[in-house]
Amino acid sequence: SVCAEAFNPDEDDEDTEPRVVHPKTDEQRCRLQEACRDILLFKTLDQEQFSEVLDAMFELRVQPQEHVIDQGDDGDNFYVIERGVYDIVVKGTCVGQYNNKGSFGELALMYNTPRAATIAATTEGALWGLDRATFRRLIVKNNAKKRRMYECFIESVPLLKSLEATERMKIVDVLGAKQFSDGERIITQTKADHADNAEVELTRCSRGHYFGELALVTNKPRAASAYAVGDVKCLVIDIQAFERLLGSCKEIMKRNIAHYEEQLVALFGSSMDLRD
Ligand code: 1OR
Repeated sequence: SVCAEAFNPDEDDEDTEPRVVHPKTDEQRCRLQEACRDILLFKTLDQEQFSEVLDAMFELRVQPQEHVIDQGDDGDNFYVIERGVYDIVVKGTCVGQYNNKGSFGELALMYNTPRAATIAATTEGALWGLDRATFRRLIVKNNAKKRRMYECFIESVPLLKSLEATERMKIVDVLGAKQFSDGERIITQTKADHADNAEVELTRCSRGHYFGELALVTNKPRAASAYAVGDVKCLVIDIQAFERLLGSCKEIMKRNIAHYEEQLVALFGSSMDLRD
């Protein structure tokens, strides 16, 4: 089913809504800030908006087997994980897991749809919740801006050409922007097959290219590292959203594995075992 945006966030009168503030100790604020550091949906907020989000968040402890979200329910909160392992269950089948990091519960709040999955704690855990009203006022409103900002760029990415316009917009809604400076490592190779420590440049990616997909497509450790050459801005998508939204692009990505293997043979005389 298609999920239409129910209201235009730009027309929302933000002065009429009271600001939600849950007071926190310094220690809580510290833990919260750490948990939110890599949350992609927060990456496009300005400092003031981000601090408003942090003010509104509240701490939540969960026990093993506890359901944080039940599929089919209305959406009340968005959740950021501080710790704990959580199963993602769709129609009774576990389709994925959050392991001590990440966030969930954004879809029902963004698109006014029933909860798309059940989220069940498998361990004791700690979460930070953000109420629906604050989420819509700050994150959803920001997404309207994000759509305008990245629409043209996303349309120009060859990999995403085969998607419907609405599918591309959903990618824009959940991506985050990350900046890196010259020489900074963006992703890290987790296994060195070519044992001597010298790193060899395999290729250079530029505007509209993508990287980091191989480990997600094959479920294997990262096969290469990526470094920034000059100032770099990347748009980033997390693995659950990747699975949800880019499933249909996986075949295109898999075809490119053959191309990676050819490059490795040309450089080292042999290829790593890149496939599943
Ligand atoms: P929500 O508000 O719908 C459930 O509440 C949350 O589970 C959802 O937001 C997402 O944040 C999260 N399909 C749907 N929701 C998912 C999925 C998912 N993964 C995480 N959530 N899929 C699994 C991809 C690994 C697709 C399953 C077919």
